[in-house]
Amino acid sequence: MEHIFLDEQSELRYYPEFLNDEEAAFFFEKLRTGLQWQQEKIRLFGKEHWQPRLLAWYADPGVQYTYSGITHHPQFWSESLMIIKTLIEKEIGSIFNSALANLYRNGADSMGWHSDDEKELGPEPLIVSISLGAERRFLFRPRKGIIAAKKDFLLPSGSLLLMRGRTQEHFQHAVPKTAKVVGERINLTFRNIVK
Ligand SMILES: O=C(O)CCC(=O)C(=O)O
Ligand SMILES: [Mn+2]
Repeated sequence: MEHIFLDEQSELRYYPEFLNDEEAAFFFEKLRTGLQWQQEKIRLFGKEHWQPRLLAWYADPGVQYTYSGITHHPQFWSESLMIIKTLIEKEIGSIFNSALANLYRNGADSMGWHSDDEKELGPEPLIVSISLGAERRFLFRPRKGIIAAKKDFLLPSGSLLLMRGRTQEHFQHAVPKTAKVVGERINLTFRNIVK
């Protein structure tokens, strides 16, 4: 495990092989075929666009999440998600009540610059990200007024990246499009919704 500080208050932990290749391939297949993948529309400058990826929300009963102006009513945990959640909770020593799953179908799918700073996540949220399938770049850049360096990761299948402290307040992150031929990638972000 590698400890990385983006700045004094913004902490990452990186486990390149949280799951081994066999486990990662097993869970990739289970989640690829078993989750309820949907493509959602987002409104940007008054125009509707399809999001460039598929997503699925899972959570404990009663947990709601409003994101891009849409209130999501998540599904109850699938068996594979529950197993992964338990593995993470044991390693990290914190509990999570929801997970957002993203499926990047190819190099044209992406996630734009954003911070996971919705008020539902509370101050200084702890977010754990698991990557399965194709390796993609994952970038951090400081938000306006923050003086710090950018950071560029390659997230291979089975890796875990934890974000905590002021990471969301001080930095944005993104998964850029790539012109390389890449296969499907699933990313899970485990979160705790506090209200
Ligand atoms: O796919 C990733 O690695 C990042 C996903 C992400 O930033 C999010 O779900 O908020
Ligand atoms: Mn995010």
